Amino acid sequence: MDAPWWQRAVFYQIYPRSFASGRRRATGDLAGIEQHLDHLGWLGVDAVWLSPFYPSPMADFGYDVSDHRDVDPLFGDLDSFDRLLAACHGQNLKLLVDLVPNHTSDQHPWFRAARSSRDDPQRDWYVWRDGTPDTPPNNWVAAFTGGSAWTWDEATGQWYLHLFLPEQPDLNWANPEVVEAVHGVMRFWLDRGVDGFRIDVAHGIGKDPALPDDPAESAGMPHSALNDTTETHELLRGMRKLVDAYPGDRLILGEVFLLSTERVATYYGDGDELHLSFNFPPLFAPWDAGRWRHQIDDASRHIVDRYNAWPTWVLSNHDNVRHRTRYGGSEARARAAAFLLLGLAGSPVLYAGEELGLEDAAIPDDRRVDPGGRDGCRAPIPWGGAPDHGWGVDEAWLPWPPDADSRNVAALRDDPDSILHLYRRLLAARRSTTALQTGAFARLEPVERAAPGVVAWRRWDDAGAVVVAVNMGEDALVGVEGTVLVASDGVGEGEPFGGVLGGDRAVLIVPR
Ligand code: TEU
Repeated sequence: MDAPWWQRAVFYQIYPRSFASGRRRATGDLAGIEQHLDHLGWLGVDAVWLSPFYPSPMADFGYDVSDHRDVDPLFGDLDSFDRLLAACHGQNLKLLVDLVPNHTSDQHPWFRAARSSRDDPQRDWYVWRDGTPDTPPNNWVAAFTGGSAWTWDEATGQWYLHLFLPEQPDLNWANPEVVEAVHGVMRFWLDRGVDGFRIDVAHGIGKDPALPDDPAESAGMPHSALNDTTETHELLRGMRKLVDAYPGDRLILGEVFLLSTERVATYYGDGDELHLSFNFPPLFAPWDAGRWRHQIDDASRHIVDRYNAWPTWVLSNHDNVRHRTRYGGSEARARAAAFLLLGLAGSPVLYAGEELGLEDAAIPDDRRVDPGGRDGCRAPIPWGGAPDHGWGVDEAWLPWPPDADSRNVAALRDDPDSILHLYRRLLAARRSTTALQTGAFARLEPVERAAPGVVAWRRWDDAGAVVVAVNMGEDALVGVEGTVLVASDGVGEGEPFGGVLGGDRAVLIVPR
């Protein structure tokens, strides 16, 4: 019963540009989020992670921060942030803000100073190397551009490192002044009362001082997906100590974008690094039972067994094609996938709009804005069926998602059979069933209990047990007897389970 809140919590990611506008504008803002918090309360999530809202030239839509201690006027001001935080806490919602410690904007005063001259006292806050303009210091590839991760600075005659856009120079965490500066930023938000941070590119901040070439077999891969060096672990321990010194179980949830769960697990350290880490291999797994069993077993083996740590589950976010679209577009699959997200052992992170069954928006060429091509999953949330979808403008910063006339919050709330109500029922079941939050976990082998297309598992604690079965194949027999608590198609809830699970269907069962 003393599990920390973040082990029981369901997280909800809000991308501020796309959630809601409180000021009748084409981009969302903090006031819009505050006005729509009732949606989160009605749905039944526990914590919000807010993507960046800090002042930014928006080369990477806010992940290029030019001032860590303020709010971009596009989103409001510090007062609107304080109001939002108070409103969250008033509704018993925790609030995480996004910390972007790997890099800043090239317009940040730190980089402007560093770039001004080789002798500037802040020069060494970033990663500079000598050389000639035609040969970068190593073969590292930048994300989004696919070009070199180094840009030649003509004025001062050196290269600077950027794992992402040239407008996002990497900070030099080998410099203790940088450590102090980012710790100061963390204290600023913790003192304001935030419940913790989602840490952007948490695995990227330490760099091997020798800057070795990436291996030939990962040619073309951005270095941001490969950087995995001991320096980072010490830096994360520093952040963890800082956060743990605050009262009230503050949290660091790191984005460790390495495509191996075994490597991701190492960033939990000895209980002294990240409290939680994203684990993206399952996000990239297709709708295939064998592949999912493998991902689930990897999380158990590496995160739970080896590191005695707490997994997270995520199917969609602001960087990737939404899972409904990736799984082929069927709503039935999106409904069944919710049972993976909310039923597996660990903390789920849902991305705003997945509870509506949103697909990626089709983005015409002349409306593409993201250098990483991620516009489709960032389409604005449709709140109603009218042409402005509750935004007060005819066109938002990106096109509306498909079928927004009928697939919007108001319409789905009116329809008890909708996917939105399914998410709500599942979240309610999770809340009232401690086994689903913190219970033990065992995957059920297909031979014992189910056909090969079915992924099934059991969760249990002293209060009881449940079985979850997700059918990624054809109609199948599932050898579990009991009562259906929640069904992905809503059929037969409260009744005995009939033994056959349809293809692309899922059930939560209280076994007999
Ligand atoms: O993403 C980091 C990241 O590694 C992936 O999003 C990226 O797609 C991958 O490296 C490409 O192979 C985080 C944020 O979530 C993202 O929105 C930012 O653009 C990025 O960091 C830079 O801050």
